[in-house]
Amino acid sequence: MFSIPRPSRRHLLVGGAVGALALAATAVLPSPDAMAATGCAVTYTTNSWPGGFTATVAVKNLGDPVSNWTLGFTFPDGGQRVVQGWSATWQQSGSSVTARSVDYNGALGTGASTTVGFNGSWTGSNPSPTSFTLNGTVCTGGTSTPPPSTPPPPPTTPPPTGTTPVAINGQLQVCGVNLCNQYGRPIQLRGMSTHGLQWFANCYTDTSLNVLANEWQSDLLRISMYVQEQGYETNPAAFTAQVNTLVDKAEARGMYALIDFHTLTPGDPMYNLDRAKTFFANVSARNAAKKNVIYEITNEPNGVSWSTIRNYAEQVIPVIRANDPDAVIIVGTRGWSSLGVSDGSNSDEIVNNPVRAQNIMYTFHFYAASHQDNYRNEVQRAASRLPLFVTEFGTVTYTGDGAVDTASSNAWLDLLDRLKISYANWTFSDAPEGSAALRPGTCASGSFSGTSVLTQSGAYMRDRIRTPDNFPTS
Ligand code: IDC
Repeated sequence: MFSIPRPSRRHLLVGGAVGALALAATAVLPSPDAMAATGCAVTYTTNSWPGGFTATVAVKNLGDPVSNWTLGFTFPDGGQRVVQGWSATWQQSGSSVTARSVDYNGALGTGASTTVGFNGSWTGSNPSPTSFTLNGTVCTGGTSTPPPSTPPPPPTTPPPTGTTPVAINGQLQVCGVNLCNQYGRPIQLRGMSTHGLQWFANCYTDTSLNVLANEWQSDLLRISMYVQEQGYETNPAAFTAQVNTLVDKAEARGMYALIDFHTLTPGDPMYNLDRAKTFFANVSARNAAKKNVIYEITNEPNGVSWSTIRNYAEQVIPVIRANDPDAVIIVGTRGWSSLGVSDGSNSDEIVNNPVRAQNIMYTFHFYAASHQDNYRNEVQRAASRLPLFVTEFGTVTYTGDGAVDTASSNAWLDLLDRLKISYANWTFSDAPEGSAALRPGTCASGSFSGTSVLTQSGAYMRDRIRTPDNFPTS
């Protein structure tokens, strides 16, 4: 007696049993020519003996002709191995096996077959693979023609029809830690803040705002509506109307309008919670359809914990969202909007306990002559973790007065430019203090054009703001 290995079992597999997979495979693995018909049938036959086997794999192309092919399958048992193959270049990674055609059998016309094979080993059991792919298409024994490739969808946002900041960027949104435009691209807005509307209404006229938009090329106007100090609380209807008028004037000039609920003293925003809800309910209902409005719900909380500010935010934000679901909302931070630094804290308290709302940013304020490297370092650290907006800063000391600190102002604005953090400078007004951009008497004169009306800070800021913007449109 002598023995030769005998087929212990014959296993014939035509992949029709796995037809349910065909659609998924053609959908996610289109052939190089998306219009090509694809299809294949595979017959896998084994001679098996303890620990070893020979496999013969007949591949039939049922689709359009191919000039080369890759066969793929997965061994069902982790112990199965290709030891030596022929008529193809064999590779195994884990349980996945691929066989690539060689020169002489790469071309397979429609209906043509080729046979490849290998010697294998096995340990636990030696079941045959149950599914095969040819050039990514699952072999079902039939063919499928993928639907014609669809042309790329038209851009969801058509190109801008104007050249102003709002015409180009449209409705803003927060994406990641950035402020993004309607194309989902990060942008930086650079502009000016009003002074208190109760004191400087004559600085915000059609003429002055034309100069701000056209000569300064300002992207935004921050509308600072004080709540105390003879502000909103003394006449809510009148201040609300004044804010709305300025929103319209900014819109007419293609500038964004930052509606600043300018709380300062007392520093606890909860003191003004009911006023904030009333005010923001009104302005958000009235301006919901506009694309140029950004809401700043509290200017500079101070003497309160982050959790109190967060609680305030989580009560005011829903009031705005009920009317204006897609607007960006900016939340003040602890220690006069210093991210907590002026209170000996830092941005970790926000990162660890963020406001539970979408499409929001956090405020950072600085005064260049007072706030230096330790503040800059914290902004840089926070900027990778939180969306930041510098809604107010001065080139001078935190008192709003004194000389321009050019070196520190440069360091700050270079940093903000690099990080694409938007900013508004305090103030586009003729207040008799170093932070004001306009010389005293300018607003009463009614003439705002040129540089002769500017203070040192105003000249500095105008130069920074009027440099070209970088607003991507695709
Ligand atoms: C200042 C004004 C000043 C005014 C004072 C009180 O420049 O004319 O008398 O407020 O209303 C802030 C505040 C901002 C301050 C500014 C400068 O947001 O209201 O304006 N500042 O002190 N935070 C840090 C500095």
